[in-house]
Amino acid sequence: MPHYYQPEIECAPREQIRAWQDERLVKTVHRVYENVPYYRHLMEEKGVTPDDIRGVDDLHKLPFLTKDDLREAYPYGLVAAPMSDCVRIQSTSGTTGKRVVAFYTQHDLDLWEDCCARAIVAAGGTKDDVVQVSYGYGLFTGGPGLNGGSHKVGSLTLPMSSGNTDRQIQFMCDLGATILCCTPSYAAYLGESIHERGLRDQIKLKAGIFGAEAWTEEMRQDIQNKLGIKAYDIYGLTEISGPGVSFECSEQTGMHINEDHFIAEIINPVTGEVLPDGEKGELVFTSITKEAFPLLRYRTRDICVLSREKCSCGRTHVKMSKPMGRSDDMLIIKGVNVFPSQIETVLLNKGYTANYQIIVSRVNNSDVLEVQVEITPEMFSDAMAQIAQKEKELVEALKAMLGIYAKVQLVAPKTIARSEGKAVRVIDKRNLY
Ligand code: DLL
Repeated sequence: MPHYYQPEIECAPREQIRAWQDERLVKTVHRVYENVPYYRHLMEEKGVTPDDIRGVDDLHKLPFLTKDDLREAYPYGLVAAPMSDCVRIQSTSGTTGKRVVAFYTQHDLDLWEDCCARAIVAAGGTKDDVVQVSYGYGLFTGGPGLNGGSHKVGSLTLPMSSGNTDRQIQFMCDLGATILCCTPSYAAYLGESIHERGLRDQIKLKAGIFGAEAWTEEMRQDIQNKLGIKAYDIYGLTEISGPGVSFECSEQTGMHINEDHFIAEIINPVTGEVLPDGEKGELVFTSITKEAFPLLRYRTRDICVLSREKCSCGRTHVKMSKPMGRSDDMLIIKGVNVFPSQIETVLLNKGYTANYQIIVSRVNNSDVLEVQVEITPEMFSDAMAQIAQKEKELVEALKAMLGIYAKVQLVAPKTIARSEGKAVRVIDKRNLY
């Protein structure tokens, strides 16, 4: 049995998990109250002292923390360990504003890499595997996290980073990579490129560990078919450590959250009210084992559902659904809430690939939604009349899903830019903010 399948932790009885969480939460609250003036101030504003927090049942008494707090406290304001004990920083990409930075002690790096190792083992990884890490390295957590996890499992690690697709494919073939780690959009691009080069028979991949961006079940099927693998989801965010906060097991019905390190809550994003398991809302995390950068009740903006249904893999840790989008990804078009993932579901169900772009503009004070999607090379040979018919069918399918009209433009294969990291799907020209 590989070392990073830890049944005594991952399959522990619920009461045991709760006992760990109670004890570690209390310790973490004391730690931040004593070491971080920013937290002390937030807690005092809410009239809470560390003695009010005796366990998970008291979690709701603590204030929420948001990305704005992290920006306000940038760069050192939330660090709870002496700087001389910190050995690493990682950072978010800063696509939604100023970057935020997270700090790690050696102990924090070890725990983070353990979480990634658990994810690799859950995807079938062992020390005999060759793990190709094609997430970006550097400030982004994807590369360093999976790299460390792969080392811990004892797999042969190919630290490719993202980009240079020819070299990726060459190494994949020459070194017999068996597990691929990258964003789902890059996996789809690699699959397409391998297919075009006629190299499908020369790859030995059996599994992929894909995350860092939203992807639909339809996209999973597409990647699995293209690469002949089983595609596993992995979730995480820089603020809470990076990839490995949760990961999929062989059941592929949600991602087990590493509950010995993180407490998850679902809240109503408008009122902040805590919602019961099974209800859809914003995911909130409290990290309970970190030294340098523990966050209490951090609002992720990711919308999902928690489930404690028994899992056939034996793991008892709570599962989160695939994030259905971020509350800040949601587009409001003509007053209707639209998630890019809904559009992706329609496109892939209709036989298109995930090469699409959503363009929102405002004409005569009215929102205009346009979806540009590449036709597949097979469709390219169809007569123009059929293209017009296909566009019409897509308009109807999108209207059925979204409830509003979207203009559809089918474009030639290879005209939409491919992504090597996180894909940019939406171009919003409305200047709303
Ligand atoms: O994306 C960490 C990561 C790296 C996760 C590699 C998985 C694999 P950030 O750049 O801080 O960290 O972005 C975090 O990405 O709040 C989600 O909105 C989104 N995200 C991450 N994983 C998934 C996923 C990394 N599996 C933000 N499905 C999060 C959907 C995801 N969205």
